[in-house]
This record gives sequence, structure tokens and C-alpha cells, in this order.
Amino acid sequence: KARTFRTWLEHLQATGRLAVIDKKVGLQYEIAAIAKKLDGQKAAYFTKVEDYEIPVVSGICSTRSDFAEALGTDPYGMISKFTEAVTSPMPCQLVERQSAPVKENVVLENIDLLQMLPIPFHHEKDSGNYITAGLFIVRDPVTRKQNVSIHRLQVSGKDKLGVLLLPRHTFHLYKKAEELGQSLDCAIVIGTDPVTLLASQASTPFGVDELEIASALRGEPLEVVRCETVDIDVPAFAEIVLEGKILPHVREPEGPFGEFPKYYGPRSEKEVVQITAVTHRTNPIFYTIVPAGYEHLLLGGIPREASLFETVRQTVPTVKAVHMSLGGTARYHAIVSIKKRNEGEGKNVILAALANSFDIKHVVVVDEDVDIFDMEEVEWAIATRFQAEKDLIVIHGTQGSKLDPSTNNGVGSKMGLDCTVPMGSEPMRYLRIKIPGFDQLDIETYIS
Ligand code: FMN
Repeated sequence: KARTFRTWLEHLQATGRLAVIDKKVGLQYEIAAIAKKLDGQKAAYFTKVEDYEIPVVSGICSTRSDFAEALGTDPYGMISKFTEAVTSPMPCQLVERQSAPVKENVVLENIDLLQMLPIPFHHEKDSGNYITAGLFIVRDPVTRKQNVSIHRLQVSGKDKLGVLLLPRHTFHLYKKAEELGQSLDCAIVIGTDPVTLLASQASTPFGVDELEIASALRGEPLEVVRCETVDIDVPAFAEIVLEGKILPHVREPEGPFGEFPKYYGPRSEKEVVQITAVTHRTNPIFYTIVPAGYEHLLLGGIPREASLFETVRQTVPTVKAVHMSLGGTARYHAIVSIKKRNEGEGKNVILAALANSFDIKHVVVVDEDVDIFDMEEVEWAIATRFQAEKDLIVIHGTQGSKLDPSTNNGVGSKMGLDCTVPMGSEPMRYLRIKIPGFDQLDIETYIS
């Protein structure tokens, strides 16, 4: 089902989750607005985008169940499956170009990105048209291991993109190349299966190739093919691949751009990608992620949950579940449920969760009876099991997300709420009210 972008779209269509929009739509705002209206319900497939021949798709996975289904599990099995793949990646399989649909068309000259591809313009104050759903692949020249992540890409010229490289793995490899006065080869892959997309967001130690995590998640090697103009291997069944180089010692203005916290990331001097080739399937489909939509939030949130779960488990082995909630942008709010065995463990969970990622700002810890995926339940736990005087931890002056506008360029406070019931509480005090027979009752049999 989730083998390729196309087979996943077919699956969505067969299950009534693909909205086909045949009405002609504009690149600027209209695609984003329609996709956002359908967010969490259906993927949008735009067949007529201005005068382009290439259709646009958005929202291929916009619920937790969508991702779970693509991974061949349910929302509760997703985190362990992802962790397993991160800890035991599987090599990809390099195939010949004849077996790679992404090589059906190769463009080496006269590249004009905006003329070739329907690249949308998403939010009001964005600086331009942006590629938001490209898997950005680079290679470590020493180990030859590749790294995969997603980076926002502003169309800055006919064959030029501005890129935001936060200080993680891609940035590190780029800086090493730049110090030697060299460019860094890259490939931007648009339109892969949802499993490969999710794998790109894994939090891994430096040196792990996320395409190998994709292989492990699929249970068989992902087929990859060598690029035409750069030393990079890309998924052979991708819709579109842009090949290029991040130029050394070149910076140009990029942004502002509407980001996951639902605010704009600022304009500043950023690295530049020079495009050297475009390859694509015949009748390719363009894929866009509307920033701050559920697809964007969950893509970051699910791999973060896998990493958070492991970190908390090292401290409190009885962790039941973790949830990076959507209201917390799936980055800033962590909710953790535990089976508390020792007094104080709720606070240890808070410390572990805050240490897991600088992005995590607020942590709520609850007992295992609370369904942490139901935010009304979580609020109820805060309302009835928490006393700020003894259950609150606040730490000032820590590094957080620079995209959180309430921080001082990232520096701000962290907070943890321990909503676990004190051990040895008098039994009736925290006993949930219950109507016997409620769970089994079928209401339909009572209504005429
Ligand atoms: N990270 C960035 O550094 N810059 C971006 O512009 C950026 N945009 C993203 C857009 C989307 C839709 C998603 C899902 C993620 C984005 N990220 C961005 C996050 C990285 O892709 C992610 O943290 C990745 O795991 C980093 O991989 P690495 O640690 O191997 O470099």
C-alpha cells in the first residue's frame, strides 16, 4: 500500500480519503487554503493548477492513524516500530537507471523551477514560492553515509533555492565542506511513500542514513538510484528529484516564512542551493506540505515521541506512553503517562523529558489511567491532581526553540507539571466516579 507515492495515493482514493479538485486553482494561497480546509480529513489532489500540466498533492498523511496505517501498525504500535527501525537500519538497494522511474525524464539545461513545477506560495507574509516537502539528501564524503532531512526551500531564482539549515547534521556536513572551500552535493526528493517521509524525521546519532531507517520500516530495502550530476543516491520511485550543490561562502536573503508554531520564521542571510539537474517520472505529481498543518506537525511529532519515550524509559522504566500534542505544535508540549512505583518519579520524568530535546518547553506527567491522547483527560488531570505549590517545576534561562516568539532568541523557561496522584493516598480520595455497565452499554438498543 505504502510502497510509493502513487500507490499510497491510490490507496487513499480507494478508501475515500482523496479529494480530487478539478477546478482550476492558483498557486498563491489557494492550494494552501483548500488543503488546510481538508486538513485531518482528506488529502487534496489538484488536477489543474494554473497552466501547469503537473498536478499538486497535499496532506497524504494528516492523522496519527494515517501514519500508523502506512507503517502497518496502529497508533499504539507506532512508537515501538519506529524505535526498532532507528536502532536497526537496513541497507538500501542501488538499482540501474533503467529500473528507476524517476529517470524517465532528465533535464540538464535551461532549468527554470517556477516554470517547470507548480511550487505553491503558502502564507500571507511568505517571501515567495516554497518547496516544503523535499527530502534533502547529502553525503558525508568521508564515511559515504548519506543524511536525509526536510528543509524549507525558497525559490530565489530560476535555478536557485534559499535553504534554512538549522545546526544539525546537514548543516554540519555543509560547514565541513565550506571550510575546505568546497560546495556540498545535495538532492531534493519530492513525492515519496509516507514511510520514507517519516523516516527522514528520525532523531538519530550523526552518521545514520535515514533512508536505511526507511528500509527497516518497510521490511525490505528501499530502491535507490545514483543522481546524474551529483554523488547522491535517491529513491528510484520518487516523483521528482532536484540535483544541486550548496554553495560555499554564499549567503542570500531568505524568509520570512510561515512555520510550524503558526508564526513567521524571520528573514535573514541563508545558504544557497544551485540546481544542476531535474529528473522526474513521466507525468509527475508535485507534493507540498502546508506549513503548520497536521501533516507537518505529525511528521516531526511522531519521531520525537519515539526518541522521548526512550529517554524517559532510561529514568522511569514504567513509562506507558508519550504524546507530543498538536496544540503544543507537536514540539513544545510533552505529555507522559507512567505507572508510578516510587514517590518523586513524576518529577524525574519531567527532568528526563526536558533533557530529551531543547524544543520541549512544558511537560505534563500523569498516571496510567489518564488517556494522554485525549486532551480533555489531560486537562482534567491538571485540574484535579496538581497543586502548583508542590507539583510544579520551573527552570529559567534555558535554551529553547528560536521559533517560539515568547523566548528571547530561544532563551526562556521550562515548566513541568507533576499530575500523578501521591503514593499511599486515601483510596476514596482519587477514585474516579464510575457507572457500572456504562462501557458495555449499546445506546442504539435504547433509542427508537
Ligand atoms: N529543519 C531545518 O533545519 N530547516 C527547515 O527549514 C526545516 N523544515 C522542515 C519542514 C518540514 C515539513 C518538516 C517535517 C521538518 C522540517 N525541518 C527543518 C526539520 C528537519 O527536517 C528534522 O529536524 C530532521 O530530522 C533533521 O535531520 P538531521 O538531524 O539528520 O539533520
